[in-house]
Amino acid sequence: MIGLRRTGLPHEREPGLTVQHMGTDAKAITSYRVTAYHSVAVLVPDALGVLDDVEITRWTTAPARRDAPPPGRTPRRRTARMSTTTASPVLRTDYQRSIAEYWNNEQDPVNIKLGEVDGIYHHHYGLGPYDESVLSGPEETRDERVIAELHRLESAQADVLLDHLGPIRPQDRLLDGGSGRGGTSLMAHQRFGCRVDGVTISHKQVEFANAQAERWGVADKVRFHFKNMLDTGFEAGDFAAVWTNETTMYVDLFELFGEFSRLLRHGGRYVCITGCYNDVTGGRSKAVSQIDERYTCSVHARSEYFKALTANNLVPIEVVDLTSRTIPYWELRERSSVATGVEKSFLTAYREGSFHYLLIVADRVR
Ligand code: GPP
Ligand code: MG
Repeated sequence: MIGLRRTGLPHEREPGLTVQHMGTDAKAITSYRVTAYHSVAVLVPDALGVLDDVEITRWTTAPARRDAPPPGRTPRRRTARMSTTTASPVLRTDYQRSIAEYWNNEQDPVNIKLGEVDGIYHHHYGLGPYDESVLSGPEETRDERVIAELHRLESAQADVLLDHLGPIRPQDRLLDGGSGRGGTSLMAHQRFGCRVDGVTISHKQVEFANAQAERWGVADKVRFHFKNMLDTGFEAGDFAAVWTNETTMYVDLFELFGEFSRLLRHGGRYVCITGCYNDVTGGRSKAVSQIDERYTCSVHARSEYFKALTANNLVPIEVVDLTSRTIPYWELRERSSVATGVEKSFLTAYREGSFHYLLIVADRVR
């Protein structure tokens, strides 16, 4: 997407276009450098390219880089080549591409209809007891009441996460690792008034969440980026706090916490809400495998979180087992019109004890 031309440039002839006198040679030929400036928002992988080694009098775009001509053919004059300008691509592996594809195509009513309740779209589950009265009352509005209640529990979950970020000042900067449709980031800005950056490998989610930030009139403070949370490219030490709200099951924890440790300032805080399997009862249960299968993710063992935090100078200050507080959400969701079928797996895994819903809080030390 190419936007408005930048203005106010030295040697500007018209908005975004500069003409600079480069000199006059011995044959009285005068040269000028003409430059056009454009603002570019890159929303999809490989959207931006540079033309490299171009013969500008005669060029065509070549579909792919070909360094040597096929055997028996003489080399032709060089044509323009496209090469990506991204130093490190956002989607590095086939697995990451498959996750991005999943989230680019996701349109489940359980997420869309709940988000429509108040314009805050979540991609996580709920916490706390539900109001049983939503199940009684007029039949024709039952669905509406249940959806609003599920949404209230999901927003309550985000509030619990934000409660653990510690004192955040308006001049601080926060990072949402795996920001989905942007709900938790928008709530964080509403609460703290500070800048929030969300990153996700789904370009559809980036577009959706940025549109929400515009709608809420906070696009100058809350921005969503097509970036990989394992390698954000943001400046080291720039963040007061980082969180992940049910996204760590998609990545290697050592790599992830290495990046978060780099981004956090000394004393900065990391808050994680996650589902993890129980080392005590053994490996991945059947119910946990069904959850993995449903979301193309790979739930980690509880122990893995603490090993990876310790290895990256992130020192736990609080661990809360939220399992009993999330079960009511799943019970209500199972009885709702927006149930997706995964409810049984969560309820089985939580009730049998093979899976926990945990909140982990850690501080960055040098
Ligand atoms: C998605 O939330 C959450 C995950 C993919 C992570 C899996 C979570 C665990 C705790 C293991 P969502 O709101 O998109 O899911 P759904 O569509 O089921 O509501
Ligand atoms: Mg959901």
